[in-house]
This record gives sequence, structure tokens and C-alpha cells, in this order.
Amino acid sequence: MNYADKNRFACAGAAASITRIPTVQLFVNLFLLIFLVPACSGFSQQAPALMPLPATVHFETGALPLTHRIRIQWKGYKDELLERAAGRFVANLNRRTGVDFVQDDSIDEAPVIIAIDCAAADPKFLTTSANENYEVKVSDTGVEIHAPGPTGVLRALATLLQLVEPPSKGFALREAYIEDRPRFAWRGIMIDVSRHFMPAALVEHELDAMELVKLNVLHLHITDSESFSIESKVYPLLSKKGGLDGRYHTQDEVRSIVAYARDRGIRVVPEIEMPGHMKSWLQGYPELASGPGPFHLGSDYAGGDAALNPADERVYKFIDNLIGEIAGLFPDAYFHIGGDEVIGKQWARNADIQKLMKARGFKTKGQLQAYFTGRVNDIVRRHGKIMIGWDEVLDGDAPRSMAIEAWRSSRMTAISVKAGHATIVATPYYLDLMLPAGMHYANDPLDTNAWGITEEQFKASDKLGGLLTPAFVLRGDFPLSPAERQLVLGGEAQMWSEITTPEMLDAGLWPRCAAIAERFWSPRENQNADDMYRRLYSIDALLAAFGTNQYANRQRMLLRIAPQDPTPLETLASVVEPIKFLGHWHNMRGGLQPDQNTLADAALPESLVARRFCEEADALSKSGGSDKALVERLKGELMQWQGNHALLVSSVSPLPNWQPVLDTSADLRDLATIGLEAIQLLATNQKPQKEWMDATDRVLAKQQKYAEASAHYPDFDHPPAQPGSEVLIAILPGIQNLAQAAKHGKD
Ligand code: TNX
Repeated sequence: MNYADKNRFACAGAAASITRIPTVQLFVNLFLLIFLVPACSGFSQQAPALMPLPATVHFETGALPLTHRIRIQWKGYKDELLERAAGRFVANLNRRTGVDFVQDDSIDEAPVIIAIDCAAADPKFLTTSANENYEVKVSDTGVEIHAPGPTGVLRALATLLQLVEPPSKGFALREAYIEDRPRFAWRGIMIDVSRHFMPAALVEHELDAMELVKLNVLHLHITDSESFSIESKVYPLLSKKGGLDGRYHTQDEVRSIVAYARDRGIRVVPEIEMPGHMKSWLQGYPELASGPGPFHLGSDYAGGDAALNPADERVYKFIDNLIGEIAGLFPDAYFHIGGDEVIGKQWARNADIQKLMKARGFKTKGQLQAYFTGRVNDIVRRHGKIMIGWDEVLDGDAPRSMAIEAWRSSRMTAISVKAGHATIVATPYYLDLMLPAGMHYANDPLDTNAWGITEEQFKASDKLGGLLTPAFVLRGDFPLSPAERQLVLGGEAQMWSEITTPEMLDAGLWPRCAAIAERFWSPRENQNADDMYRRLYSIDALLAAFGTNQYANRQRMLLRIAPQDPTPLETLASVVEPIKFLGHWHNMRGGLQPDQNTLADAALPESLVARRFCEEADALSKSGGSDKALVERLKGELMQWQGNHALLVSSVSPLPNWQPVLDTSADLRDLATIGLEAIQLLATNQKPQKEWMDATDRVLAKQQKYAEASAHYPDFDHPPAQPGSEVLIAILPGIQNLAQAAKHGKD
């Protein structure tokens, strides 16, 4: 399966630019550049890294020094939730600065005053109509926050943390005036806590990070074939037999997660998957299935053929009781019932189901599923909720009252809203594809031609056992009317966890979700990926300072592989990325993975070290090597990568799968050597010899092939040759640019 060309992975070749900026947007950007930045009166330093970018922002050059006492002055409405938020703000300020700030509302000696004017309680708090607007003003006399409701105050405090500047004399808040509001009401992350069990404390930890970038929906994919991860008291065998190794979230833990999220202005939407992806239910209740077992928990994708029996009334009674119980734990108005990837073989073989289809005149699996979905929708509504389903439910006639999560292609967004459904867009935001932030950032939820496969790719593909359908195919743009646009509630980043252990969850989410959060929050015109990355470098560090473990856990994992001397392995890991588009996942043959202690698991989905190197190499190539400081910096990095191989070979005791890692390390050495030689040629204005060019081409061609194998979904029947280590060397585009520049010299 190949993805449309415009979404090609950035590392494929030297063409590292992935943004698509229509002319109109270019003008808008230009306008922002010309008018907004100078409006930041006497702008002298770089603008602080705000993410998501506010609707409007004016920076001043001054800064408000942060003395060690912070006084929160409540001017309007206040409640306990807001007081806790202020406490969290001060605690975060401490983490950000290392300074022990004290929130002290009594002492007068020159505190920093943060005056918070919240107009009133919000009757729509924690709904899709909650008012999240706010204003922040930082001046030399203090900070003023104005918000119509509590959620706006939470969002303002998140912005304020990003205005903290590193010390010249001490930490300070950048003077600024910000007026801000979200573009979409639904800005979520879906976390799959079923394929790998994600403990409650880890889920809460992610809520902390979500608050910092103004994400406001946590969609928990709680059940799947691999496990039923929530305690049911009504049907206890669901979690007892279907929980992964006996682990599931207790109801108390669920209440704790929900309360934790509420405090942060984040809604929690549960997903109880049905009628496919079902084997975990069937461990304790095999009679619900459409066919005979045995049903083993574990690895066949989508739960193989196992599906609930839509012709059995006992199934609906069971669902009714179960939804009644689970809905009571999640106060949110929405309830997700899954509905994706029903394989349908069991349905075709069951006489009762065939009888039902005949009696009702159903010709297709989609119609049968629509019947089931309609029945479940009635149940969910009786329990006072709005039902959400994955877009397969549109393959039949889905009830208008339900919301749809579009995932198979961006075209499904159009199909969904044109059928009148409130719609959440998942398609371009699949984090398990291990793609760089910029690729997700480039795709707008309202773009109906953003992400999917072409007709040719569909025809050529092996249809993945019937799971790949025409719904995945893009057919051009389907413009949405203003009313249809209104139906797009927003989007969700998708963190499927087949190969994501709890230890890898932070790296899967952060910092890429910060860029996606910006796509959901900020005005559509913000399309400048370079500027996004400039800010992402800072936000990544900021998130890690606040406590996300993308770096800490990578180090832990590498220490496990190379306990005696992890440094050379860390150096290698810092510039590689796992192969893309489920390559690593597929090579592990799906399902739950007991052993994920490889470099490909430890490596971050996107190496920002490599990205920054590539940007600088690009700048040097364009300038023809004339920037001396840049030359020195790049040489320093390249020498480290070049010399690393000798250290790695001599310092690590080999693991069984160690040789492919050494091969990649040698490849990194070779690439770094090319980079150094190219810089030397550029700096001395020499043309390379033909032998050098030929040898360079050979080294680059090998890596280019790997990059191309990662540029699209593999044909799973005939997978392309991947590097044995299952990682890509992410500095490749930078080296390609340098080599290219050296070849052409300063013509
Ligand atoms: C498809 S997205 C699925 C999930 C997998 C995911 C892997 C969706 C509704 N279904 O079950 O985990 O692909 O990317």
C-alpha cells in the first residue's frame, strides 16, 4: 500500500520540505511576517516559542523578572479547580526554572502579581461548547489574565509557562499581549490502553502534558481483541479473563483519571470496541460470538474473525448492561463504540445471521453492521450519551444522531459531514506510523484530500485480507460548505500501541502531539513548518523539563541494552529513527510484543538532533560553505558521529541482534565522513574527484533505498528491503545536500 505522493516521508531523498503552502496562505504568512513581527515593538530577540500559536500575539522587548514570590490575585470568579490550577502553575514554574517559587498571597515584598479575572463559572464547562478564550497581558508591572470562564484561565496559564525566558540575569516572563481562542472544540489524543496496558498513573502523566499544549480530549481505546482493560462489576469475567495478564483499570482508577482530567479542562471519552476486535470479551463470554472458538488472547490482527452476533438478542442485553455500567464512570456526553474492521467471516458462516440478513433484505456486511450500530445507538442514547463510531459505520446507513471518527482517508470526513454527522478527524494523525511532526502538521482536518491512497495504489495492493477497501482512496477535493465545516468538531492524534510499551508512550506522543495540538488550536493560516520546528525544539525541551520522558526513557532502554557503556549507543540513537509506516510493527508480526529491547524501539520517532543538523547542512550548502561558525559546528557534530563507530564496536558486549546495529553504526560513520569531506571541499572551493563522487553515490544510494522503503506503507506481501536494525539514519538528507553542493561547487 502506497501513500499519496504529497505525503511522502521527508527523509526520502534530499527533498526534506513537506509543507504545502497554497499561494493565499503564502500571502497571509507574508502579511504576518511584515505586520505582526515589527508590531512586536522594537523586536530584538527571537519570539518565545509558543505552541500552539495563539490567534493573535504581540511581543514586546521587555521582560518581567520572576522574583521568588508569586502572588495570585483573584479578581472575579474563583473555585477550587482554579486554585489547584494556580498551584500547578507555580509547581511547573519551579520545574521550568529550578527556582523554588513560592505562591504567597499574603506577603507584600515585591511579589510577581498574576491577576486573574475570570468572569464567571461556565455552565458548558467540559463540553464541546466550553469557552476556552482568554487574554494574557504581561507588562513590567505584572501579569493580567482575563477569561470568560475557567477553561480560559487554564489555557492562559499554559501560555504563560511558555513565556518564561531563560536567564540573562534571572528567569523572566516575556512582555506580551495575547488574545487567544481555539479553532476547533475537539482537540484530542486517542491512547490505546488495550494492546499494551498503560497504567493509570501513566495516563494521568499524559494529561499533565496535554494541559501544557491545550489538548482537551483524552479518548481511551479501552478494549480491543488483545485485552479488556477496565473493571466490569456487572460482567466480571470481561476484565478478569480478558485483562492482559490480569491487568486492567479498576473503577476507582478510572474515576481518578476522569477527575484528574477534569481539573485540567480535559474531557475523557471511553471507547468500548464492538462488534469486531472482540476476542478479549470472548475469553469469559464466548456465547456472544458469531462462531465457535477457541478465542485466544493475542496476536492475530483485528481479533481474526471473531465478532459479536448481531442476530442474538442476548448480545444487545449484554451491551445494554455493560454500557450502562461504563457510561456511569465517564461523565462525558460522548461514548465511542468502535465499529472498525469487522472481518465478517463469522457472520457469513452463521445461519441465524444469514436468516436475519435475508429477512431484512441486507445484501452487504456494511448493512448488517449498520443494523447492529443502530441498535447500539439506541442503547447508548437511552443511557444519555451521544455515540461515536469509526467511519466503517457509514458503510451502511448510520443513524444521524451519532458522531463519526474519520480514519480511513480524509475523504471519509467529507462523506461523514455530507451525511450530516458531527465528525472527528483522525486520518492524518497516526502517531504509530513513526512520521515526523511536520507531516502531521501539514494536514488540516478540513482538507478532504489530505491523506489516503490513490486509486492505482489501491488496485495494486493485496487488500490486506479484505481490510483495505475503497474507503482508503482519495478522490480529490470535496469542498465543504460552511454548515458542513461546522460539523467537523476537530481532530485526534492516534496513539495505537501494538508496538508501544508504557515506556515508549511518551516518545510516541511528545513532542509530536504539540505540533498536532497547534494544527487543532491555531488559525488555519499557520502553515510555516520551519517556524513550527523552530518552536518545537524549545517545546520539546520544555515538555521534558516538565516531566515527559521521551529522552529519559530512551536512555533507560539503551542502558538496558548496553549497561557497561551506553554513551556510544546513545550517540547513535540520537540520530536514528525507527523505520516508518508500520514497518517495524509488521516485521514483529503484529500482536503483543514481549521483547521490545531493540534500538528501533528505543529510538524516537523523529530525531530533532538530525532535523536540526539537516537544516544547518542545508543552510551551509546554500551559502557555499562561507559561514565559518556554521562550518565548525557541523564539523564538530560530524566528527562525533564519525568517531562513534570505533567506540561502539569496542565498548558494547554483543546482543543476539547486535550485528545489524553495528552495520547501521558503520553506515553513520560513512555518512559523517562524506559530510566532513563535502564541507572541506566547499570551504576550500575545490571540486571533488570522480572517484569521490562515485564512492559517495554508492554510500548514499544504499541509505536512499532504505529511506524509500519507509516512504509509504510496505506491500505487506512483498515487503521492501529494510535495514536489519530497523532504524533509518535521519541525517541522510543533510548529507545528501552537502554532497550535492560539493559536487557543484561555487558555480
Ligand atoms: C487500524 S484506526 C485500527 C487499529 C490499529 C491501527 C494501527 C482504527 C479504527 N483501527 O486497530 O491499531 O490501524 O495503525
